[in-house]
Amino acid sequence: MDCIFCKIVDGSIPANKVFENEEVLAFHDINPAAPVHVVVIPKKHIASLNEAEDDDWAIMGEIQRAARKVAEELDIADTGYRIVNNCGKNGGQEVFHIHYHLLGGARLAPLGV
Ligand code: D5M
Repeated sequence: MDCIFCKIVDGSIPANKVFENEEVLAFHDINPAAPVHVVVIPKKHIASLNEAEDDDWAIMGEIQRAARKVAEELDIADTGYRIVNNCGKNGGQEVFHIHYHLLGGARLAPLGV
């Protein structure tokens, strides 16, 4: 499968990893939009939130758990952070392997159009 995040999972392309367990991987975003910008993904290929199935909801919880752990380790938990999932074209999704952006390290702009 031609999926860049699956290639990061299998090690065929490098990433600056900050967290890994059996189900979840987190790495620094190559194009950061905040002082801390980490991408958190399931190792399993799920194209987007629209494709998540009943068996996948536990992994989504693990992603949030991992994001909080990374926020603590990168010292942004106390000041606060944002977790964002872009879903589909209008959501701005570019990589079709579900992922959550962990953003922090500065006061973030309000959400909107
Ligand atoms: O966000 C996709 C995000 O994935 C975007 O912020 C860049 C990031 N990206 C893409 N390729 C890489 C690699 N190779 N390493 C690290 N980060 C990467 P989206 O929500 O789909 O717009």
